[in-house]
Amino acid sequence: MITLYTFGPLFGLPDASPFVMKAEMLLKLAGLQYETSTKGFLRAPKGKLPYIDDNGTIIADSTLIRMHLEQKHGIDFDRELAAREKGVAWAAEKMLEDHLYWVLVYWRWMKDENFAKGPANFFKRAPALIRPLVIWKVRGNVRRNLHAHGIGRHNEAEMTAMSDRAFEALSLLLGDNHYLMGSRACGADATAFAFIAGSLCPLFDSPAHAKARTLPNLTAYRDRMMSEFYPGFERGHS
Ligand SMILES: N[C@@H](CCC(=O)N[C@@H](CS)C(=O)NCC(=O)O)C(=O)O
Repeated sequence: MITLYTFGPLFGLPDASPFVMKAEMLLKLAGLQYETSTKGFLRAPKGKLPYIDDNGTIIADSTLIRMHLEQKHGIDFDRELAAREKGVAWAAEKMLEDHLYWVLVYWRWMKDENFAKGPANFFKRAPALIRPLVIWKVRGNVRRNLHAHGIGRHNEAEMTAMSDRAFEALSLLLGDNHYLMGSRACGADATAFAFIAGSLCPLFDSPAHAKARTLPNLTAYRDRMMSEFYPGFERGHS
């Protein structure tokens, strides 16, 4: 049995983290049996979620999880794609994970109103007396990570110009397709779904979230994927 370590459903999403949603989607696309546990964060080998325990083999990082599923379980997520499409799908996935992600982190963590509605919930279990200190420290770490990545060196207008372009690229790539690359799901659908669902989360407000809401094919895709892969999941619509 595979155990996927998660944060758990939050913000009206299957998980607070897009990378956890991606990993869960990969497991669903692979058709493998799995269970989830929210008890793994303190033992996360790389200090982040997701990771999986596949019968004693621990794999941390959603991309390494994908590679593990491909190698150990013989899953070819991109079997329906032509060679060029495989390249495009991989590049689109990494645009979301290594570029857009950081803009979304900025709006979720650095804007007080979004932080209060969202990430502040992670600290509820910290003792009330030291909670402000813990929050101050963790938000400071996030700010440093944004700076180290580079996105945190830009002003909000510059960041927004970049996230707008990423959403437009994603919307153009999706077009009228049912799935990201056509009529059959591929590996990048796991990432596309995770990031589109996270971006459309009605809880958060920012120019990036507002941009995502202007692209109807992204909303329709999120709705289709939710119905197909998370039937019955309760969430707030944007
Ligand atoms: N490259 C990793 C990224 C995972 C990641 O950034 N996870 C975040 C949540 S979105 C996390 O666990 N952060 C906790 C921390 O940094 O303390 C993957 O693809 O799995």
